[in-house]
Amino acid sequence: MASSDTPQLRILLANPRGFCAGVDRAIKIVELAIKKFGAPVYVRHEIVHNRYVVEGLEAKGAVFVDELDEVPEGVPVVFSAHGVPKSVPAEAERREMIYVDATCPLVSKVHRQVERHKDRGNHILMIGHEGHPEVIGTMGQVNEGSMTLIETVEDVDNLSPENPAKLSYVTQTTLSVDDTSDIVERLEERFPELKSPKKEDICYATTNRQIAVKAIAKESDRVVVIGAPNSSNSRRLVEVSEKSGCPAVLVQRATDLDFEWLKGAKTIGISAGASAPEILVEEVISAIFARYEGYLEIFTTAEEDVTFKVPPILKDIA
Ligand code: 2E4
Ligand code: SF4
Repeated sequence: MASSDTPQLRILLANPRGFCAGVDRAIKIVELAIKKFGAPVYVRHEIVHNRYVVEGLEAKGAVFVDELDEVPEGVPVVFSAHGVPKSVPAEAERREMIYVDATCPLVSKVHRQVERHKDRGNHILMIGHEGHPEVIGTMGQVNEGSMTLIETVEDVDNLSPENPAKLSYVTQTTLSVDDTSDIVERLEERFPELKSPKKEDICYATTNRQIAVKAIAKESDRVVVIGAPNSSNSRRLVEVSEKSGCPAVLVQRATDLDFEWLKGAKTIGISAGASAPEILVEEVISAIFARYEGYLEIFTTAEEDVTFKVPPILKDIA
């Protein structure tokens, strides 16, 4: 047993962290679809980027696939929170499938902006990460060639648009706020006529989680972010913490914790990506307190009260 002069470890828990309104809604959509149509319900792509969530839904009767052609005839399918290219619902309609779209309403809003820019005859720049499903979905709202992906400030320098007066941009919702503002600044420098939105499309949850992790990083010796390696918003939280001067690591759950790496830390900051369930945060905290004596402090930088309705097709059982 530790004596009273044993140094106490402080855990600083970021708030807000974890599930956002779009993730809550997407998981609920799969659960309601199973309730309404009966198992199995197919889901195209991980509903959100988290193994624990996916396995929990599999146990309830969801089947996860990469593409629509893996869904058998007559079985309903849900599209993931990250959004899909226009070709996906079009193919579902052609096959007369029952489908439910769990795209986060804040991603759908970006899709509508793309449409609007296109209708004005603009070439659209997408600030985002290549290969990410949200980027594939958003760029898939228009014909190939109507959009150009921008990942870095250097990509802006290398642009040579046909008509710089007919240029606009949209962004992925889960980007680093600071890195994106550097890219936008360079875009506005190079193309003063750029039709900028009032703000980039980084969502409230991404912004709030980055502000919170920055705040705890400033007071911590190490930061642990709970989230999956393919979760863009979770990876950004690790980067934001590191850029604030605090070494950070991404873990999926407690078994990933490296106690050698945590050794010597007096304050450990903890946050979680928008797709990471709170139960995994609790698991990580318990694993740390099983080794060290200490106490928990919650560091609140914002309150959130955003909720989204489920699609009309599921309203009768919601
Ligand atoms: C849709 C949009 O986009 P990211 O990789 O961060 O997705 P993840 O599933 O980790 O988080 C939920 C989500 C879904 C975030 N934005
Ligand atoms: Fe929607 Fe933002 Fe959550 Fe993504 S992180 S699902 S855009 S609320």
